[in-house]
Amino acid sequence: MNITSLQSHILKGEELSPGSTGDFTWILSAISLAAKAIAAKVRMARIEDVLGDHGGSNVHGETQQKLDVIANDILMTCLGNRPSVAVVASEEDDQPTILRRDSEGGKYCVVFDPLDGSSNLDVSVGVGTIFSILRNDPSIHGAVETLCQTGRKQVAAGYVLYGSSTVFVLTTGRGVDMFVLDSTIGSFVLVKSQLQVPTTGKTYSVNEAYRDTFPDGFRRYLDWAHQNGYSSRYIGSMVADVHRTLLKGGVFLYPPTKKNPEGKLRLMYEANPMAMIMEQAGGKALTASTTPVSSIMDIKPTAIHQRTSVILGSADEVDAVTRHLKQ
Ligand code: FDP
Repeated sequence: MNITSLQSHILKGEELSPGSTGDFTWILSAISLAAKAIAAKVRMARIEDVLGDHGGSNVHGETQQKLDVIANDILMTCLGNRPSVAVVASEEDDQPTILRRDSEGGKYCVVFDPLDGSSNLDVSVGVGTIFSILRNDPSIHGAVETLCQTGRKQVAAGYVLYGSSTVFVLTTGRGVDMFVLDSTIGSFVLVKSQLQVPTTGKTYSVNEAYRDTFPDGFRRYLDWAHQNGYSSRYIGSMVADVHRTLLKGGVFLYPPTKKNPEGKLRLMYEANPMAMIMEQAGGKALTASTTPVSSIMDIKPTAIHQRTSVILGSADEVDAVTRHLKQ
């Protein structure tokens, strides 16, 4: 039996990059370590009584779950120990954290959502960690300015789904690979290399309760989907919904709504990493927050916690949505 661990897979990738110093590998190994620790916490949450509200709210005014805070601390600790990380930013923190100044090195920045979909935790629905790795440009001053790069500049992106199994999906810009945590050996094991999202899939994933507040084009698309034999699947946990879309095809949508006119999802640590994964898997990832619609990864961020609308998944299904937006 040929077992490839995440660690050995990354090391192999490093061999393909001449001059590589291993710094990047260390960062991915920190994220993988954090993911194992978070997975263990998520599994034990009810027993250890760490479900429920933390008592505070994050920068978005959302109630923080105890596990949001625990997952954030785990990632901060694991990444903080890596000398190649200059700046980190998290959904849970108002401001980015500068770990190392110019003279102290630090080639990379990491932005992440430590526990996405955490409102689903109490009912044991899949939740996840989403991350994006960017290069640090020491000539740019200020953590926010350093981080506000377009998604096209991401060096790597990925997510970890804490579901019925713990799945790590990663792209370093050379396709998408999927690993599953084998808890008997404590390693993420490669289960699928060069993952491709199916070109079509008659499933749409959206919170249809907000339909009346979607722009007209999205309502037209939903009418069309209803008339054309589509099925609906919506977990309400982005990582789980995107993972299903990646494996089975279809489209995941979070349109502008009356409550969130820019869309709800965060550009830098939710939309951009998922967009990179989708594009690397042969799919598409667009935003309707621009006119006309454009690629999520072409948006130039102006703030760390900026939101965007999202249309991503199978290429033909994303096209079907945008056709209706144009009418
Ligand atoms: P949550 O609020 O539970 O953390 O961005 C956060 C997110 O979940 C996504 O994971 C999910 O796709 C979305 O919000 C769900 O939003 P709605 O409840 O508005 O559908």
